[in-house]
Amino acid sequence: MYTLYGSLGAASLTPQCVLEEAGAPYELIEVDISEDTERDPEYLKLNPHGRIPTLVFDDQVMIESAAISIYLADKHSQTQLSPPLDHPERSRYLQWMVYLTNTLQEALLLKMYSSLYTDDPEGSAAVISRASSKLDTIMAFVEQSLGLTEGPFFLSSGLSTADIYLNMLGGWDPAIQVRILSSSTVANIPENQRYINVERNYAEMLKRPGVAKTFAANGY
Ligand SMILES: N[C@@H](CCC(=O)N[C@@H](CS)C(=O)NCC(=O)O)C(=O)O
Repeated sequence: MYTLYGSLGAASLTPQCVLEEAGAPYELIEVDISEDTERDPEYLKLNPHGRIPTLVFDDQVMIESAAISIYLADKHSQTQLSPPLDHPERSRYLQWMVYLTNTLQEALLLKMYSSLYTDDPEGSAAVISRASSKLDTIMAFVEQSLGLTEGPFFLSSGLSTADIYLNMLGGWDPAIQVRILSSSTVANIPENQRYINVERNYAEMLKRPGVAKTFAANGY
């Protein structure tokens, strides 16, 4: 039995998708992560940063969404959401998982929590502006990379937690959303600025029932 501490639409989404796809027994405990809410001291014993997700199982406590996702997908290998150690695409898989959490997620956090990244009370706008241009570069790289495989996923062997992770993060920023969704035509986003490969990746990912159910339950 797993206990997953999380919050709807946040970084617990990918681990939750893996648990659903695995059909593993788990309990999701909602943590209020709003900025003005004191963290429960009991939760801080599990995760001193007060962030989510945290996974508790057996006598272990694990933090970091990407690491939890890789661990669960490896453990429940019947989900085929992570290529095994000796698979030729294992290296590519790890590369994308680390890139997404280290680079894309980090730039998103800069933009979303801009005031935490500057001592200057007037500095948030500059942080947001810098993060937004980093995000444009990062998403262009992701879009281009998805076009290099036969698609629609990062790996030619099929869906992995990297695709789920990408789409989890994509839902955090309306500026990314509008370039992914079909509604971008409605929003008059020029064709060359749309993330067409990401959009296809999202649509194909939703063909996995456990993933589709979890994204819907998380408000996507
Ligand atoms: N690197 C961590 C980041 C986790 C993270 O920033 N979680 C956010 C929600 S998406 C959070 O808990 N924010 C509340 C806070 O920082 O207090 C991970 O991927 O697990």
